[in-house]
Amino acid sequence: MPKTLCLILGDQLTTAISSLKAIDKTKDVVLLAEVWDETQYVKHHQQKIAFLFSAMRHFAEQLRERGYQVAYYALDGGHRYQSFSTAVKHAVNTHKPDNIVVTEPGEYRVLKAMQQWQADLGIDVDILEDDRFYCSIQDFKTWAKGRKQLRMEGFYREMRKRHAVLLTESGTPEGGKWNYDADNRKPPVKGLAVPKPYQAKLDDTTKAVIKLVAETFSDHFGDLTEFHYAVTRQQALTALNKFIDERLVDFGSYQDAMVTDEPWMFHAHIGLYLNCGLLLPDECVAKAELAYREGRAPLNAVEGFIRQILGWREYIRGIYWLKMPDYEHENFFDASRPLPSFYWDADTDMQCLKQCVQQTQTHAYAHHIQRLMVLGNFALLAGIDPQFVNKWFLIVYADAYQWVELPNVTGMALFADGGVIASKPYAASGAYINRMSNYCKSCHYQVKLKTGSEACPFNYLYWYFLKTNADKLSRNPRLAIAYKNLNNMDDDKLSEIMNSAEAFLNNMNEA
Ligand code: DLZ
Ligand code: SF4
Repeated sequence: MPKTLCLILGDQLTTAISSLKAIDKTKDVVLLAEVWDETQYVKHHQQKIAFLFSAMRHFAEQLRERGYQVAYYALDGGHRYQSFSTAVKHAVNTHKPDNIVVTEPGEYRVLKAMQQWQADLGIDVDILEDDRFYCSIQDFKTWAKGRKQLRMEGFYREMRKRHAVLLTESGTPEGGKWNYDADNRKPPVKGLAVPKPYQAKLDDTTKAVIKLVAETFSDHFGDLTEFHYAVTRQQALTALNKFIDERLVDFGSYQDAMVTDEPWMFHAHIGLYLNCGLLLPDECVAKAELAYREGRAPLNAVEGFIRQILGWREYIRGIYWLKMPDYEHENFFDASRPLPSFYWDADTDMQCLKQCVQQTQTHAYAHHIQRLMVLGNFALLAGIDPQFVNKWFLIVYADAYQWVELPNVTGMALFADGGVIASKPYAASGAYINRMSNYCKSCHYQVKLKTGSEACPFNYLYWYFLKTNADKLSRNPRLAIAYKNLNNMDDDKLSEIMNSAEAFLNNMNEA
């Protein structure tokens, strides 16, 4: 009988992956490999590497317990494999398989490498569909075909109907509305009691990996000291259940709120588990829907949570595979400034940015509004080159792979695709951050001041951004009011704004 080699990537850690389902454990070999290039194509946060290596090692062990024959190439296992291609080549020479089976990877660059293997190795390579997603790449392309606009909302409604999620018996949306976003924007109130997040105990495997990462990747961004993420499926399920029981109830209302020294809020913190395979999208959606049906969580929370998974996450993946490889080079505003150094060291007097970067260093995590409306918004307003911004986001978040990071940053945060994803840039002044957080209360800058050295930089950068990009944005109907206000501004005020912005941008690393 022919023998198969099955490569499992670091973000395919589930027995539900199509490649594992296609093999016969009595005779085939499963390969997992910690490879140098994957740790270096961007220099990932130390916790991201520790998380994935530990999760990979635990997954390999579980496969062995289930009777699979597993080859595991550890980075500290005596030989350092450069890339997936070199690891696969070695495994082919060692195990002499007749063919290779893999599930399609999450990143375009890895797919391109895989597509070379058949010719390079001289054996058949089957690249199977990744059917962990609700919507296949082909189905998304079919949905997108012929549409003038590819907005998430239309896609999401179709997914709700196609997969019968949160529908009444007659097929209408639960509660009468498809989207409860308007009920998901409560500002934080004083004394909000946020439940303690899930924290896994570190076992010997995780401790060994942390040591390896500390020794090998000490020049990478981020700390290792607060590593408490789940590294097995069982632990990830516990984290998910804890979220459903303790946080989901308030997740909806406070989804966009930001609080000083409170990184976790009511969010689920499961993105990293979903994106590496420890959790599956449909089980998260099913658990949230059940909580609603049993009266344990309100509709605005459950719909908001489900929209992120069934709507946004699937839509973003679809856009990535529809638009790659050109999408990597989008730069609608020709933004060219380098990333300020405070994105790396948090050394800034802007409290919102300081808080978001600090917690990113400590936890390899920030929630969506911190990413979009603080870190992304600043990069948009300050005209940072999208290449640098994308690289930063890919490095620093434990849940980041290019398929999910690139459309969120290029399309959503930076509007660098000129409006494929968003109908207008998500540009906002300090007033938005002040409304949705308590950061401004302890900031060196004054959120109420519009210009001058004490003023909140987001305030003048907002108008500077609109003014300098008027040729590209002023005809956008969703910005009509903003441009009307800009056009009605008297010349003195406008020149004060422009001067404040230029002074700031010329000295950004000192802000
Ligand atoms: C992110 C990452 C890192 C840091 N290291 C590995 C690794 O050593 N081996 C592996 O299989 N996967 C790793 N990953 C995840 C891959 O980068 C990811 O599977 C590809 O980008 C495809 O999405
Ligand atoms: Fe951020 Fe401006 Fe508020 Fe300071 S005042 S925290 S810079 S929004």
